[in-house]
Amino acid sequence: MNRKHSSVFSHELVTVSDRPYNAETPLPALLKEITPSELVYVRNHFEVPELEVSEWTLKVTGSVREPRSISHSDLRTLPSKTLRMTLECAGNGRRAMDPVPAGTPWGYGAVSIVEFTGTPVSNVLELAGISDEAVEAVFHGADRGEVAPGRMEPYVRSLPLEVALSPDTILAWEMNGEPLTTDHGFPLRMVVPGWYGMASVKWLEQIVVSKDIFGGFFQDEHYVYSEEDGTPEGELVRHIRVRSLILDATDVEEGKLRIVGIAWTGEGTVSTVEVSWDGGAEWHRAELDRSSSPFGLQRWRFLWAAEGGAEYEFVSRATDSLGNVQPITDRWNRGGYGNNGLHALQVTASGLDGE
Ligand SMILES: Nc1nc2c(c(=O)[nH]1)N[C@H]1C(S)=C(S)[C@@H](COP(=O)(O)O)O[C@H]1N2
Ligand SMILES: [Mo]
Repeated sequence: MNRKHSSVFSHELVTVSDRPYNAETPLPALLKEITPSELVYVRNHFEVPELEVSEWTLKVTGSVREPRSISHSDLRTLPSKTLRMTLECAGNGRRAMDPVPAGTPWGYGAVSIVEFTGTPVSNVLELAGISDEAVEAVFHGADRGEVAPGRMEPYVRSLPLEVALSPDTILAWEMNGEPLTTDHGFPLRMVVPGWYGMASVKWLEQIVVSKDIFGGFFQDEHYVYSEEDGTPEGELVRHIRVRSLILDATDVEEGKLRIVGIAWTGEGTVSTVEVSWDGGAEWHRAELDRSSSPFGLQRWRFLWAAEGGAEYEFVSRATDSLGNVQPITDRWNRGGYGNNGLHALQVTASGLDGE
């Protein structure tokens, strides 16, 4: 008999806040190779701007030889590529921290597996001609709002020029093979694979090439590690930290369960995933599916000869090729960023309860 004990598959995003709209991917949706577009998590700081593509252009200005204003149709004539990647919010797992830091209280679903199609940022920067003194590119979204009483801020972030010019940093107009939806940044968004989602500026309107290091609300006031053990104070939030999730447990034969999950990391690849059901005293290697792709996902499984009936807290721990490993206990920091602590599921030989 092949009974399935996955948590009930929800076909809806899990709303975390209504205004602005923020919603998580239901974890079982991550069992699919690519997260269905309508289940890709949404992270908005402000009300979503509704842009008319006929009135929209991408402006490229600042420290360039020839400022440009590029229409959507002209952009789409540039060489394009499709990248499959793990998009994760830096606040994913914030709710597990103790005490829960201020900010959107994400569970574990502020992550999705998506395919973005677009043109490398380098193509439009080359059209404008980057000056020799340039050090950064600053990306301006069309949305803005009040971040403190009386203080309005637009969503603006920068990248060091070498990251902006990486062939995998793209300006995307499609997600999962379909035109971007408004929630995900229509008509154009940045995609910075390997970096937490805040770098992937949505509703992009302008790129300003700069001779200076940019500072701003979403650059060095927000999205910095503060008061975190072992991290320099004020370090900018950048690459995704190695992480794993447990997605499903299925009885495959009498007394045996197949546990499956995913793991990912922002730099390098996932090298091992281990599981434990005795509070981390003993770790057992999970089997990795195929080889992992850059910025991509490593699926894993573990065939578990479980003691019938008993209930266990099952956890997984991933290590990446740079030697980073998930911490056993959640590492707290003031902004609640980059929590890559362990995800746990209550599993019994006769079933599985969602956490
Ligand atoms: N303009 C703009 N871009 C933005 C944001 C935003 O609020 N405004 N949120 C960022 C954050 S924090 C994340 S995690 C990702 C989320 O992208 P998604 O909503 O398509 O999942 O978008 C990023 N880009
Ligand atoms: Mo985010």
